[in-house]
Amino acid sequence: MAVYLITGIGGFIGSSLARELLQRGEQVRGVDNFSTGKQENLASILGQIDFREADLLDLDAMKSACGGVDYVLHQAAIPSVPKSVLDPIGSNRANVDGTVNVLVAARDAKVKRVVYAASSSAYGDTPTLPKHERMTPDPISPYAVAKLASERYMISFYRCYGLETVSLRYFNIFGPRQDPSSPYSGVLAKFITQMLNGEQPTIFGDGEQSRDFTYIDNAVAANLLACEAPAAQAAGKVFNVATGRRVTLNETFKLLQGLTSYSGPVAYGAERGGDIKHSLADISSAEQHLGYKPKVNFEDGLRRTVDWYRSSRS
Ligand code: UD2
Repeated sequence: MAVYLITGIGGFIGSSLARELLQRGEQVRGVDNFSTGKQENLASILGQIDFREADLLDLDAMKSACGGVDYVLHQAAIPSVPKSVLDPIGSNRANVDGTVNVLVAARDAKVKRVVYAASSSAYGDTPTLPKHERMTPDPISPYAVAKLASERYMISFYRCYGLETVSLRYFNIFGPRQDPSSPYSGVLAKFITQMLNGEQPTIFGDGEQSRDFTYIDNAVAANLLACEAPAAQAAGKVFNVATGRRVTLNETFKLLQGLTSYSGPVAYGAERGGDIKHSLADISSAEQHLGYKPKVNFEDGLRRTVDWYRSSRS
């Protein structure tokens, strides 16, 4: 049995990781400051985890949280492109300064490995598709820059201190428990709850932008594989975590009409600043080095997510 520390355990990805680890009989510790995470995501597992309410910017709390830990799954962030455009200082604090604190604490506690929630936004609006890890990053939004900077810190701590780190570039992860309530929420969480409530969703732009939307179970599996992979294959490296398929927002809206019984039209609004047009991953490196294979495709993931939001309302 290993000890895992999950930062951002109250978030939708952090709490999903916690559930899977507990099912596997592992020991789970978690930190969250509930800036974007939710108490309700932890309610059913609170008795089984060592939870500490703390901010990543509190280095002493991070050092104490890392004591006796084997693996750190660093998920905590302010995960939003538009929010970072409005508040680049806040984004940098949470997404970069917070990461450096986690790394220093993990290094000093001699943690075996840190796995980091990096972002596909690092690629920027490159016309080449699919995006592979050898491409030169070209981040657009402050959020994307912060996520890339933290990724580079991961690599730096491996090179300078020998701390094993693995960065997983998530491509638009979605699924149950993703917060739909903020204007900065991920598009699928927003659209699904709006459409289940009979409210009209708004597409920013012409709806022809595309994403490699990735169901949460795939991201959870990638994290656990990243902990287990031999250091020679994984340490100091960056991997795309995605499905290798992209869908447009217009196509997604049509699929959701079938799944939610919302029959009205969608509204179109202005394009969002800092956005990129198309996102599609080459996942061959994760397949080769981590043994990753997407387990749940987009349509099945969408169905499961709609079912979860529907049943959690009643
Ligand atoms: C970025 C990253 C993603 C993750 C995420 C964290 C890319 C390609 N992806 O997601 O990997 O790090 O940030 O937040 O950079 N939209 C609407 N209507 C709405 C809300 C959104 O049309 O009500 C559009 C939005 O303008 C964008 C698309 O939906 O074109 C996806 O937006 P998002 O906020 O769900 O995720 P994105 O791509 O910024």
